[in-house]
Amino acid sequence: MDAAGRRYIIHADLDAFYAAVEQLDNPDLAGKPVIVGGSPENRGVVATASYEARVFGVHSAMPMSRAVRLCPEGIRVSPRFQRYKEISDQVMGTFRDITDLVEPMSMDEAYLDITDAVEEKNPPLAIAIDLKARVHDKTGMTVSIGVATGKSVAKIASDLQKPDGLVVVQPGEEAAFLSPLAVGKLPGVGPKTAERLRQEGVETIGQLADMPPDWHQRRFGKRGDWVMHRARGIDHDRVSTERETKSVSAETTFANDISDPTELREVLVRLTERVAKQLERKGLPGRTVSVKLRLADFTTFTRQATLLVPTHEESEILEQGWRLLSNELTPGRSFRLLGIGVSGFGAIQQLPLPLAMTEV
Ligand code: DCP
Ligand code: MG
Repeated sequence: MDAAGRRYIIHADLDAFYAAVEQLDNPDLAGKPVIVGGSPENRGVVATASYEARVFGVHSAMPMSRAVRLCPEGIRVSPRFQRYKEISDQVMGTFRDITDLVEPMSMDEAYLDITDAVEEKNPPLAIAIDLKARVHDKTGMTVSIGVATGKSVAKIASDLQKPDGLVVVQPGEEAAFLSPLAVGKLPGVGPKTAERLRQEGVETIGQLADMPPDWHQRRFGKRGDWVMHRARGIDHDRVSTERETKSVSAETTFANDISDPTELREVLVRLTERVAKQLERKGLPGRTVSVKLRLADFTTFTRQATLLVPTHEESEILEQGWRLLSNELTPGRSFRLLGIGVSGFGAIQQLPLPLAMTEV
């Protein structure tokens, strides 16, 4: 912390990451609408789109068929995850040249605690400008940066002037900065909550901050204080370099929907093998086994079972996973995605958390 007990946190997020890598590797794509994702014939979805394509309304998670209709000039490219990982590693390396306190949140996003690098002659703004230049020089990527005294304000700031953005929120200005922004900008307030708040007349973060103290508790229960503090720009969460593994999972989307139990079981066996290997490598037995399912109509849900004794045994995970999956098999019901995951690694028994599935 500085003399006034303040921290300076950067949130950095690359612009149109996958699309930017594609434009970097193929100069013909520079300045053009690029859409990264699966092919429309295979019911692919958009992973991301270059800012040139976003003008047409194309965005992440949209069916590719829709994206192609909105932006017929768009150039579709299949994702190349290994290449994105390579660039991501270079970018994270550049962050670590500035400070050891780097917390990667995803391939293209990280928090940096730059408190120790800040001096009178080297203010946060100068550090941020330098960081943007270093990332660009080393990788050709543009990164948007938010600087603030806490993580959540820094994250909101980094998104505000995308692409190639830089927003510094001065100490003491946090609440004023947040005040006019829509409640949905607050990390942790999802689209549904934001919509409900809007209906209750709470549209801006400032309005949320100004509600009477017991209102937050009534409205959000145990999360009340957390929400109130975030809305006022108060956030003491640390930048943590050790990311705790909360779940290990694997999932796959099928080229064609599957309803045959034998085929589904084969896929489950393959996914379970991957998960069990990872658990073993990490030395992490877990007590909650979850399966994730997506139906032909895109409905997505998870089913989970909690074991008495934590395990990383492949056969046991498979047994539980198959039990959960077979309960969902009914004639004519077909699936477009199947995933399996293990969580609940803590020594103390916790309520099972919903699994954030990642590809492994
Ligand atoms: N991604 C994905 N599917 C999603 C969202 C994202 O596959 N539904 C991938 C593609 C993105 C990358 O993750 O390039 C980073 O996600 P971001 O949300 O940071 O989006 P971008 O970096 O593409 O754009 P932005 O400039 O808005 O950060
Ligand atoms: Mg990004």
